[in-house]
Amino acid sequence: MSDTNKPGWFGRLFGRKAETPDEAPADAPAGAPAVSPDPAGAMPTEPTGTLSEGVPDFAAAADDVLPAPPTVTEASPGTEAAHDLPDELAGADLEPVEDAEAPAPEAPAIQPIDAAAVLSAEAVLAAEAVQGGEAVEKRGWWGRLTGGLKRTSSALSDRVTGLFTKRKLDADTLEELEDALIQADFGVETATRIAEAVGKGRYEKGIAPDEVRAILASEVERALDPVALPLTIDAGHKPFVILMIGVNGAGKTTTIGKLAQKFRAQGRTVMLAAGDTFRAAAIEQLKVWGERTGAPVVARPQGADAAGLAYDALEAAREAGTDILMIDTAGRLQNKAGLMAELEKVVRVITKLEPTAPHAVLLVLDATVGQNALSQVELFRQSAGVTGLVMTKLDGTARGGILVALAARFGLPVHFIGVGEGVDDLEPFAARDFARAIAGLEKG
Ligand SMILES: Nc1nc2c(ncn2[C@@H]2O[C@H](COP(=O)(O)OP(=O)(O)OP(=O)(O)O)[C@@H](O)[C@H]2O)c(=O)[nH]1
Ligand SMILES: [Mg+2]
Repeated sequence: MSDTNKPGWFGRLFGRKAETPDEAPADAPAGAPAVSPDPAGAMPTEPTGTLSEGVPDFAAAADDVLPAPPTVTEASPGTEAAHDLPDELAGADLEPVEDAEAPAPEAPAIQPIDAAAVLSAEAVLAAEAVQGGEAVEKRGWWGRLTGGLKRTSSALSDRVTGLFTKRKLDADTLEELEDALIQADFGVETATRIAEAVGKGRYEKGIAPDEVRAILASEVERALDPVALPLTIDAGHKPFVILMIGVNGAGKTTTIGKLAQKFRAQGRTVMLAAGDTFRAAAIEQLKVWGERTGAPVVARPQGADAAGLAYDALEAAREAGTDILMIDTAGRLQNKAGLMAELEKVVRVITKLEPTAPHAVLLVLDATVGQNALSQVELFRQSAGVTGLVMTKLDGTARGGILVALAARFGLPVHFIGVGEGVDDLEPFAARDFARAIAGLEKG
């Protein structure tokens, strides 16, 4: 993965580094500009390549009730009580409010757009696309995808090779294949279907491992094809509002940054709303992405009302004629019921200003949580509505089959997948590429 982490020209110029929100400088004093005047100093540190840093401590979550931060003022009817929530949602773990004496909400500070910086960022992006052309060719998305899915594909490939080399196909072999697929989180239903497809008409005959891989790839592609849908930005909505939701550590803020970069490279204007007002570091993390991508950030001090901030950001984006507004949200609050209530409130409040908004609600799922991702979809669907999924950290797990299980259960569009911490490690989800990569086949 070292290649993947190597910063490109753009990265080197801006000192591309990993997102280390917890090490970001403390909240800016009230009235200070939203963005540190020292961008270099505010930049996060070099990627370590380790996953553990950003992975939430799911086991450590507790439902103790801490004093509610000023952001949550009401519990929505029908929201489950904190203690009734399933353990698998423990990603929304509970941390004390960092600054109990949070300053009173103020008018949002909008980072002024520095036209020169925006232009230079665009120029740099374009230059990188040209200059890095060769390197990108060498290790383009396919390289990053196969590299990122290595853990899943190796685990599967080893089993397939072990099972099908010089062996006749019988019920035991197929059962073992099914087990391997279940271990990769494909889900029982899909695992059975794939094993059946491999066995069909081939009992007591030999089958080469490559043939098994080909069947696996085509079955996975068939399962994922209906959900591999691009995120369509309807230019009729100005701004097109994207609400980013998910448990803490899933990759919401990072995904916003990666998407902002993509949208900016397409020539669209982007505004970001630092709706995770629970942690000061989260606000700083988004500001860093804003600086990197030339996207103004609407932020308020820690503890401010997230729904009010989202409302103001929408107004500001409208006034500025911005194409896309992306709203970050908290992944953890004092408890999970509070988190759901806050999301409901954000949606309710922005709908007052723009009845069609949010135009996309993207649930960010961390692939390393495995089957818990299924429960997360259930819960977030109820509170905020989910129009599509982004699956991150596929590079950190041997259980990449979870996407297939999600597709079978919910049929929700999967717009993007992430296979690393780098800004380029997020791509639109393509069923065929994913299926072939996971099966250990060449790009076809
Ligand atoms: N390896 C890998 N790491 C990722 C990926 N996406 C995000 N991360 C890392 O995951 C960690 C958490 O990401 P964040 O974007 O801060 O997650 P979040 O959902 O905003 O978390 P909260 O703000 O705590 O709710 C960071 O260290 C990211 O760099 C990915 O696709 N692969
Ligand atoms: Mg975040």
